[in-house]
Amino acid sequence: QFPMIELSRRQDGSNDISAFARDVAEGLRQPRKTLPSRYFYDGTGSRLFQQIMELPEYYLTRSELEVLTQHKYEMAQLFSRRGFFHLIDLGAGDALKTRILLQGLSGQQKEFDYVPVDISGDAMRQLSDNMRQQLPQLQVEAVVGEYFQALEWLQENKPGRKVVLFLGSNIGNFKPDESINFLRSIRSYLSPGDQLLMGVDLRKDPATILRAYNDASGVTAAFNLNLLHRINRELDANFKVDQFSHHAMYNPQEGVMRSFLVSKAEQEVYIQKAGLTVHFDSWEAIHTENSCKYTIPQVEEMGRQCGFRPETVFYDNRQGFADVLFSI
Ligand code: AVI
Repeated sequence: QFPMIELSRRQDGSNDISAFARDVAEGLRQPRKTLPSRYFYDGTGSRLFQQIMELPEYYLTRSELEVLTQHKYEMAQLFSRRGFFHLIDLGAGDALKTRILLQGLSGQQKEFDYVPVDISGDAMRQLSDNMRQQLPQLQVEAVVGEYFQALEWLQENKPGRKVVLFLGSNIGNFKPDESINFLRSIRSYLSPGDQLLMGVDLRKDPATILRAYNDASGVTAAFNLNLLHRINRELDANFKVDQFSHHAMYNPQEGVMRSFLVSKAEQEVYIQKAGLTVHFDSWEAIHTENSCKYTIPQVEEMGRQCGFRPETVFYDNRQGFADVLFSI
């Protein structure tokens, strides 16, 4: 068994009921109701997201796999220019994509160790087991915890050069000011010579983007609606989930895909653990997610604003997705 560091007892955030209750109450008290998308990922939500990644319409995962498959050796060269490094994978999950990079690095006998970070202890145990079988030579130390907790731990316990991976266009789920704060925080844990490889979904035909978030088989709808099931279960609420529908909308000027849950009727919902009764007018919506689609100049500028220097952009064949390498 590879060593595993447990910084957090929370699994998918689900044990911290008071924070969940507070965030739900705050979002549903707004004149324009919102719920934070980070609460999508309980056990069911994580399974549904796995299914989303396999949908024919959801091109993001396949596109990034293509980027990594085609450029893994070049990436390996750029990461290892200055010798040994820690490869830190933020939100590693099952590390399906990182595995390709790891094969590229191992194939070239590069000197590094692999530090996957995820809030899910189960995911990290599974990942460690898989890695031991598939890449037995690899040095792995999984960290269970939140990103910044993990970066702080690394700063204190693993000196040396760092290459941080933040793949999957996860940055796109932040609001613009949140993504800047997030990148600045990452920067504050890094030093000159360190690097960041960030995955971003790029602007493209709005119809393609819309299909990815409104798939024909309804998996994305189930993923969105699962948030209401989760609130019912964990906060003792009585949402009639079939009285809500999934609505996805892309704004090509802003480059923002927005997802909503729309109330099909006038109704009241009681959320016991949030101490809240919520009134919905018919067709009133809850905004549940933003997925930002970028231009490359926008991503490079975002990096610069946070103290990163854009180094190389790696594209898929259609130039619809990119992994952007930044240095410090
Ligand atoms: C995790 N994240 C990058 C996904 C996305 O594309 O924004 C979450 C997702 N939401 C609906 N489908 C997938």
